[in-house]
Amino acid sequence: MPPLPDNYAIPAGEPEAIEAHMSPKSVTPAITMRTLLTQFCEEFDGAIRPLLSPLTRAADSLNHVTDKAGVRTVLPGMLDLRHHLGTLADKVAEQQAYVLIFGPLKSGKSTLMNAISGAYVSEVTALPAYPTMVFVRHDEERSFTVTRYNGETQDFKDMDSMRTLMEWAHNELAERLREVEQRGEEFEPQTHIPQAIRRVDVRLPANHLAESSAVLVDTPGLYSRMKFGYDRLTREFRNTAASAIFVVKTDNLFLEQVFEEFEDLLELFSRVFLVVNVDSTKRDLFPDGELGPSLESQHPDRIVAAYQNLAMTNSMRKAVDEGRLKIYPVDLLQAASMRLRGAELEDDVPVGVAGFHAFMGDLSAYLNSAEYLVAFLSDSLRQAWSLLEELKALEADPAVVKLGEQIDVLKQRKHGFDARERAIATLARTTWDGFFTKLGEDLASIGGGRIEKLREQTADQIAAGIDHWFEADGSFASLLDDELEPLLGGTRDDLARTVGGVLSTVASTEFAGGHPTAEVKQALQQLGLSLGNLGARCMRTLDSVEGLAEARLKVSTAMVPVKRGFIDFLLLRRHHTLQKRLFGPSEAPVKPVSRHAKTRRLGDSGRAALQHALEVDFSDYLNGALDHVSGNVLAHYVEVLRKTLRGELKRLKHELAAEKSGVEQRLGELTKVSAALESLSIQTEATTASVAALSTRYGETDPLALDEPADAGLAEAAGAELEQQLAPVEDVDVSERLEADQTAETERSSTS
Ligand SMILES: Nc1nc2c(ncn2[C@@H]2O[C@H](COP(=O)(O)OP(=O)(O)OP(=O)(O)O)[C@@H](O)[C@H]2O)c(=O)[nH]1
Ligand SMILES: [Mg+2]
Repeated sequence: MPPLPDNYAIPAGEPEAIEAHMSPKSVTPAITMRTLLTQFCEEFDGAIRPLLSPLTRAADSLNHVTDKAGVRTVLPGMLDLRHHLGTLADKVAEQQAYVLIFGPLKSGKSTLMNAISGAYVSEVTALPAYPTMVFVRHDEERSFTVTRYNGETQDFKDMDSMRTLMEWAHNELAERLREVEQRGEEFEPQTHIPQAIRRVDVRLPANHLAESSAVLVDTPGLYSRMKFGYDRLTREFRNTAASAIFVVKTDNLFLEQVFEEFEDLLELFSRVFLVVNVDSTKRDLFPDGELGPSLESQHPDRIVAAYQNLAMTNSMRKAVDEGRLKIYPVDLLQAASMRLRGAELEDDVPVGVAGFHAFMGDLSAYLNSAEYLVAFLSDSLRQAWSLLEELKALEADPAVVKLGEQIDVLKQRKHGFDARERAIATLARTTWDGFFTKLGEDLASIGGGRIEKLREQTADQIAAGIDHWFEADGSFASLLDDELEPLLGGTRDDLARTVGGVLSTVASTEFAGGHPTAEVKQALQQLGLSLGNLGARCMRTLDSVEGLAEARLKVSTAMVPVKRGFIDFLLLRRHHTLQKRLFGPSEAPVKPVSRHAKTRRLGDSGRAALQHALEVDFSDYLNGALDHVSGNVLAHYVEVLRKTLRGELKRLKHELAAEKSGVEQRLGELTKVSAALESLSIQTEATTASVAALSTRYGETDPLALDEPADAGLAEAAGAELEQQLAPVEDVDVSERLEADQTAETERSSTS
């Protein structure tokens, strides 16, 4: 500070009435105050600024959380706090004095800003009506920064792109507002349109702002459609040392509804300046029919006096009596024109311009006063305190508390996935060797039992076949091919089906007939895999009859004894010759043998030998088939089972990987948020301690007591504190000076 030039010159020859507006506080122990202020601002910045990065990181991490419910619900609050703490830190660091300008539409707010800043700012403040505040301050170069509710910022160099953006944003906002209203919801920019613009910062060369750190804030008029954010917009200035200027045209001075907003200002700001915008060019009709200068142009103070006497509300009158509200008739167009031209002050300064000088003098004096300084200190601390309280409340939000539980649940799920992955690996490397040995033995023994039964059954069938053969003239080959081999095939299939049936039943039992190790059993259980289901599935595709060896009898003619006839005896025919003569060659015994020959040459002994040889052959064949069924079929079964299991494990692995990566991603997000919130919370504690120390040094020990309006006691306390801390910087006794100021002020208000 000072926000406005210390030496704001009062024009020579100024009417006394105007001088009466000047506050005696323009004389202050400036150097000491400045030192105190500088020191405070540095320390304050050191306390608050370290909070901004953790806060930004916490908001960033929250922004990356995918689901909108849960901890993400604190994001809007986080962004809001980030914004307010950032603004507060900047305000104190740059020792900015905010001068907020309110008033109805087209009342001359921008014109007043031109006049105060000595630069043409109308152009930038006359942005399309959008419910945002426009902060105007000095800089060598022109630039615009747009800040959105979601915390994003955007910089512009030229006015045109800025204007285009604002127009676009305005339409977008209006549209969204309509949608939300149609749904019957209350509009909340943070949630309904987080990309809405909450603040515009304008930097431009402005002579009179250059010498100070004043920031002019143009506020949006309160017009019905976009009134929603007004509370939020003005929130950061509530109960602050910022001063408010209300601009109203004389024509509207007596309109009650214009002042509805004004009552709020009196509650929000410690000092309010009411600028009545006078139009000095107005003319009135005189009795002689001539047109002449109007009362407004000649004696604007009379209009103000009439207003004070007739129309002012009680609360406004009280504020005037307390010296918190002053009224200035100003011809803003003239004043602005003069300031922009840098015109020399003349003796006969027009009355409307004189009002402007009075207003500037008082504004400057107020912003340079000890009262303002103490208010600035205590406001900054109080604001910091209340933002920290809000931050702590947010850190203790149930959604944040629940975050820890959510992380634990996710960790458990992840452990579960790890265990299942290990189970999959266990099963994947299992060879299954030996798991089915017992099943093989069981099948063989069951099959063996069945063979016994089949042997008994087939003995009769073989005898019947032989009888049948004896009664016809068929060859030996036809006995095998036509009579016995179909019988053999049927018996073989019967055996295979018996074994297959047993396997089917066993396959759908818990472990599909196998005897796995405890480790494999546990792995199966962990994956919820039932070998029985897989076994049953395998059996549906497995045909136990398929691939069995073709049913062939090995009985040969050599095994059948042929009786010798007399001639045979004479010719010394050998046995195999007899067999050959009767049946044909042993490798193709296709020679038809008559019924007669069969009875005569084979007889009962031949029949019995044939029966025996065939029974042995049947039995041998079935034993071989049993080996095949219980060995090969089982091997086939195990192979299919393995393959099915492999497929199942592959599917599970994919499923698991997808689920696991989802959980890991979520866990990653939440862990990041948790870490960010943790470091934020640590920093919040540290900042709270620093702010508490600052409150002890510069304000009241109890921060809550800072809610009291800045009074002499507080000023004295600040002065005494300062003396202790800074002595011997100056030989001025600050507390005395501050007290002297206070006494002068009291005397002054009692005399007036
Ligand atoms: N005749 C006359 N015109 C004025 C006076 N003060 C301001 N104007 C004009 O009135 C118009 C509106 O003035 P602004 O300063 O832009 O008013 P504002 O309150 O900023 O308007 P919004 O921001 O749109 O609400 C401009 O064209 C000004 O030049 C005045 O005292 N007399
Ligand atoms: Mg304007």
